[in-house]
Amino acid sequence: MTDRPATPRSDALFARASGVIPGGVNSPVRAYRAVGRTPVFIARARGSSVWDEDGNEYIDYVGSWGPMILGHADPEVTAAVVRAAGDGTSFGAPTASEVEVAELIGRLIPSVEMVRMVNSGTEATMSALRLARAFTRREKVIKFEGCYHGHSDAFLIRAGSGATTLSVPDSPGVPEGVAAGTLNARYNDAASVEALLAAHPGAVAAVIVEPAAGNMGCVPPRGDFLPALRRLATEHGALLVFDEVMTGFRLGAGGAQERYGVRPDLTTLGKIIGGGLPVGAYGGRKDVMSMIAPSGPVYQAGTLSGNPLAMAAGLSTLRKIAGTPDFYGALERLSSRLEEGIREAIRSLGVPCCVNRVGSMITLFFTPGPVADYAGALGSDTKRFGAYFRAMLSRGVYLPPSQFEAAFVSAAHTEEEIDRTIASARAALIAAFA
Ligand code: KE4
Repeated sequence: MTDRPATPRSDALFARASGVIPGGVNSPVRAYRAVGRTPVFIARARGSSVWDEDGNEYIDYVGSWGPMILGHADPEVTAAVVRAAGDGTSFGAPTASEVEVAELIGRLIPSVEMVRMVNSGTEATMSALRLARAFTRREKVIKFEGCYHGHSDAFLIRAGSGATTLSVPDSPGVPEGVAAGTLNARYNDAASVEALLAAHPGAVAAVIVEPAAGNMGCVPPRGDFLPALRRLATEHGALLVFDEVMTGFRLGAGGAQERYGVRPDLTTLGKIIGGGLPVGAYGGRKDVMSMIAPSGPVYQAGTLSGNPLAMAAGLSTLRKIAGTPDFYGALERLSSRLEEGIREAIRSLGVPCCVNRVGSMITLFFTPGPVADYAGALGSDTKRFGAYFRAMLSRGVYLPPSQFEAAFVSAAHTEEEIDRTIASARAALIAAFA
């Protein structure tokens, strides 16, 4: 078995793309820079499958980096988008669907008393930080090494996801003054937060966290971590911001905050709430959100915010999730089956790997582990991960092209596909350690 499928059309497209798009891609992690080959170009997708431009079919565990929890081209979501498009693609005016989305999000995530739609997770976290600074009249923000909150300046300090994948966790172009306002704590280490709060008394506007991390690979919160952040933020007059762009509606209908029983002051959302179309959102306490223009002085705006097609896709997705009996139970059983199968392969082969999983977010780390923070994740053998990735791709399994990402199981995956993935993972581990 060669370690690459025949992808001449993708290769030719990548050569063309590289002449007109930086790195040949519109988002860095898609360039496969960390996995030792050029990217396959996806032509179409349906359910749990994607097909590349050369007709190769793959079981998809990227899921567009999280949005496709129902699977690709869900008939109801597609019909809703087509219907909306027939009535116009954008008005730049308020629409009924935006009200329905806002009310539905508030019903499913009670801490979100008010919500503002934007067009990406980056916009959501950037806006939430501006709001937190205005509400508290403070400037500093505490984030966590290895967490990723999009590419706005304040968050590109020891950021995870593609920033770590490409070894630019501290991007050039971020002004010194901005970087100085961002303090980095250690994930799963509340004492590191307490120390920063004590060192900057009365200066911290917000503590922002991925309540279950996905951007250093999947790293679950330890039991006492999130409750400690809640206590510390309250004690020090900072706002607690849960960045649920990835975990929102992924880990449950109420997101990570329902799963872990911790109520943040603000929540950012994205991915699933757009059903694959460009959507982000930030929301939370009414007294805080009321500061957002035009009800308050904190300015934030967007030509396509609440776009009718995106709202139709998001509404259809959320309604289908909420209306499907045992939706998350079924997803949990599939994801657990995958985790157990890969753990068994690691055990029987005796390879130095470990697996982290939260719900349908899962990462196989090429380190004995355990991986509970950024330092643990960085200890992974990324070269062997690259060999594993290529071997999985050649066996028809499409994984996130980075050790520092989470893979996603969707409701469209079947037990047969999970079992095929496990068998491929066993063979790919042998290839990676050959
Ligand atoms: P976007 O601006 O990419 O819509 O969202 C930024 C963001 C914010 N917060 C969290 C927790 C996120 O995971 C993300 C984006 N996630 C990455 C994947 N790990 C997007 C993929 C990419 O950058 O191409």
